[in-house]
Amino acid sequence: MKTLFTDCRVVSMQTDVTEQFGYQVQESMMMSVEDGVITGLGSSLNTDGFTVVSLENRLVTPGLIDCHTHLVFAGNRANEFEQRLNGISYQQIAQQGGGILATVQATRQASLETLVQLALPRAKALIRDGVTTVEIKSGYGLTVNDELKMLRAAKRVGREANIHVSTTLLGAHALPPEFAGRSDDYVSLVCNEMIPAVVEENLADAVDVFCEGIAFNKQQMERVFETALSHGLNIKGHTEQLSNIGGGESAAHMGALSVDHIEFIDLRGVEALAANNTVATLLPGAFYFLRETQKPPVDLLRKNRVPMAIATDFNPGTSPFLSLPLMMNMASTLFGLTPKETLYGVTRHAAQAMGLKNKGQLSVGFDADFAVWDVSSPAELSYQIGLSPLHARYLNGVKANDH
Ligand code: DI6
Ligand code: FE
Repeated sequence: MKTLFTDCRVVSMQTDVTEQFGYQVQESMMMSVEDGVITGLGSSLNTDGFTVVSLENRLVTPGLIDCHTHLVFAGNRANEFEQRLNGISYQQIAQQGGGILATVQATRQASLETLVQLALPRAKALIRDGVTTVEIKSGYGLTVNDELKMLRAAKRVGREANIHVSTTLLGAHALPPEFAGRSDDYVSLVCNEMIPAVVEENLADAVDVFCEGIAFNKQQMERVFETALSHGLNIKGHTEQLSNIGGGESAAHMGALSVDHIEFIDLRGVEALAANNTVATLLPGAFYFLRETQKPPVDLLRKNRVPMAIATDFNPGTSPFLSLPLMMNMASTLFGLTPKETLYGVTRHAAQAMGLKNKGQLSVGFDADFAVWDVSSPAELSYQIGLSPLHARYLNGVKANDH
């Protein structure tokens, strides 16, 4: 199939965030797409053999990419929201067996079908804001079968909701109650059984670990990552969300695509990210919802030219928010990122955080996943929240009539 899109106001994200060109609106552009891939971008292209579609002078950006979500789970944790506002901390709730483990209990009891039905409206909420690619993590099963169930559900969401899905095994998210006091044994289960089972069924693109005082330590994270790498999987980490135990630095040295949260990362950690081209994924929804005060070191990240991604971290405990533009807005208002940086954070840098080399910018050779907007400038995308300016989404050059 050959389609030529005309009358586009293109924001291509083609250049590094420190340059101007990629964020500049290029007026009156044409974009040709053949078999789902962008084959031309210019002010005048040959129309022979193409179906011509005018985008009527609307703004066109790469489809938005949410590079960190926990979209599949059962139950909700509104009760913990109340508890926290009555003075109990997230860590205390976790130590008392609530928190992640409350969602584990509900998710273990749910069938694959139920998990899909719960996740589909969540995916659709992201879609309404122009998301074309989403990463979905497991991590609320914590047995081989329940983690596989979550990942199968995530893949089905991609097929049924018309959105590209990458899956991440987060078996090392929390210590399940049946392994209390035996965290190394649980890590062995993740390494020796979960990862091979997931690889066998091709169910995950990456492996994630929650490296934190209330979760897994650095050595345990390293064991999981070594196993993942030996199976050819990408690695990424939840690190420095609540404290600094050196997870981000170590993950970067091991070649992590991204380290996520990183409110507590230090200079050594940031330098390790820079040296290894690891993306810093900022999750302002969790920062906001937990009413944290320690902000990620944005100036240090900028100074070291670390690419910053922004994601929803959608999950029932710390970020029950299904709006990527809201996260962009929060990244600006809470962390001081510019609208330009936040748009890079949900396109080019988010693609890098997922290891997707053909997504995140409008360039020849890239997948024709794009969003068409009723706005005049890209800053509007993260400015007004609650009334989506999305006109249409295209996945591989095909219009998705679903928002
Ligand atoms: N950090 C988070 O923000 C989520 N997981 C993690 O490791 C929270 C997950 C939850 O509370 O359910
Ligand atoms: Fe998370």
